[in-house]
Amino acid sequence: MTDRAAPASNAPASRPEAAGASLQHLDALIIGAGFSGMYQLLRLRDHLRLKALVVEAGDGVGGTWYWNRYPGARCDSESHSYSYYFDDDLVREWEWSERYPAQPEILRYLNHVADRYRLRPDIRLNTRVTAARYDASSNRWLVDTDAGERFSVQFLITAVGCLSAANIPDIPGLADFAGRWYHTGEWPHEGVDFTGRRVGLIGTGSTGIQAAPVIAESAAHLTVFQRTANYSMPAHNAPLSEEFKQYVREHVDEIRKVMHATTNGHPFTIAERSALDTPAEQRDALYEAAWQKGGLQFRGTFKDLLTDQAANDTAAEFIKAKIRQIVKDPVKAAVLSDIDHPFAAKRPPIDTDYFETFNRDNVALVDLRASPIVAITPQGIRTKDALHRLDIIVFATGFDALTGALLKIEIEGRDGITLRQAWRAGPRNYLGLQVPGFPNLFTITGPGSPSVLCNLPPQIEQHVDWITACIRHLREHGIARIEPVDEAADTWQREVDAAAKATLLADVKHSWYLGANVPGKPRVFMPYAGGFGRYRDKCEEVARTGYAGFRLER
Ligand code: NA7
Repeated sequence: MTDRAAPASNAPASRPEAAGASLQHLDALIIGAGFSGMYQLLRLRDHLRLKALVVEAGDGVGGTWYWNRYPGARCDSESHSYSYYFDDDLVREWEWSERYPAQPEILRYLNHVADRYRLRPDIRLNTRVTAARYDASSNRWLVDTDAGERFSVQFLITAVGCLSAANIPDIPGLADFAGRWYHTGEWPHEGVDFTGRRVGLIGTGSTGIQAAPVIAESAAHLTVFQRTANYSMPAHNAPLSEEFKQYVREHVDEIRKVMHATTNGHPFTIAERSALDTPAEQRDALYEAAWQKGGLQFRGTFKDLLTDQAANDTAAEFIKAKIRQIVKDPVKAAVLSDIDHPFAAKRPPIDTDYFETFNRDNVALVDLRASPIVAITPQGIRTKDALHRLDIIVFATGFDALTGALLKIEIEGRDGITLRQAWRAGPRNYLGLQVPGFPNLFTITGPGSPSVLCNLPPQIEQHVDWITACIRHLREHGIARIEPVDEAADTWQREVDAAAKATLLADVKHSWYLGANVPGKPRVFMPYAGGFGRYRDKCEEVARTGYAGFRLER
């Protein structure tokens, strides 16, 4: 299938002058031009022939990959799976160069998609949606932008990403810091020159673990500030061989099927064997083989790693022993391997020489559990025990995940209730797709969907296809609005909760899956942990049964 035959642009012809702009009528407005927004535009415009527009804050397409330009930024999903699969021709014609794609290559890919499907005329860049209000009398969403434009649309679709609202900790004194500071998710396009500088890196999640080795190579000195020690497996990134590229071209359908059926949407399956039923020697040999292979497949070595603490302990001990083996300084090794949560119960990073970096003379490690940050001073970071003099501070402190980007927009639904009010106790919705009280609003990879627990492109495609089919159904049946009923949302919330509790993920109290990284955020396990395959089946069944759990009104 190909979508090359795109119609001419259907966007409003020109951008009206800011204040007092007239209302522009569209069928659908999509917020964000990353993987989700671009594919949603393609589906609505070219398949349903709707008048649709993407509004994007950045001055280019790419979403996450437009903003996250920090040193070492790379995807943890393998490149051949971190791609759209809606068009076999697209999969076959795009050639990834490495096993894990680096940020510039992903951005090139997304720009290629924008051009190939002629999406650009219907993407409004440099424009941020600030507010959206549902008007019941007209059954339209009234959407405001920071450019002073106002749109009236029947369908509002958020494609804002799960990890896009930067979490910058409120540390006293930051404003007085005499050097420069950056958050990895809002990295300057011109880059940052670390040459000869003393750099402090706060955060040891996937981002900090990717950035540290690269920063250490050019900085005069790097201090890594670690609050929670983390597991990481070697990525063993490498150029892709011609054989592998050929294999992908010849197995598009097969790869797609595996991704759709597995728990995490990756192109590999989880072994059927149990860690506890496997003799210790054999188990370690399997872990060693997985370690040598590298990447997230390590998680798939045994079926019970995320459901059984004793099984998980075997993987955790294996990785901790590896850390102690790699890191030569026993004090650093002890701090890095003092991990207090089960393996992969927080987002598991993969790395290129992260632990090896601590063997460099110019790299120090600060254990924030032992000596927390007290303040930032003009000279650097003051912990309980010392002042660390710095020229640059890098915050690799993650995101207000899943809800942050949505709640930044003033979204007001039926009866004047805002999304912030509706979600005061945590995100509540049906299937992660729609919120009671917010008719015709769809949230791509919203909380309550597999989202961050899944390789995102297949999850995004599934959401977009579902939303597109739903809108087609509404149009074909003369239905004006769709909204989940409260009972369906409550039942789904219980399912999301139960799915998390069936794993070890829900037990980690400092996890951003629970909102614990943002002070004051409700502690609710947000992504659906029941597996991508099961989730797809559930969504399909709901659509097949005439959208059970949703209220459809003419
Ligand atoms: P993460 O996974 O949220 O990691 C953030 C790191 O920053 C983590 O080590 C946090 O420690 C640490 N952090 C956060 N706030 C603070 C403060 N106030 N003081 C010290 N340390 C802090 O974000 P990433 O960007 O690494 O990764 C997010 C995902 O985005 C990732 O999975 C990729 O797919 C892309 P904590 O563990 O909370 O104690």
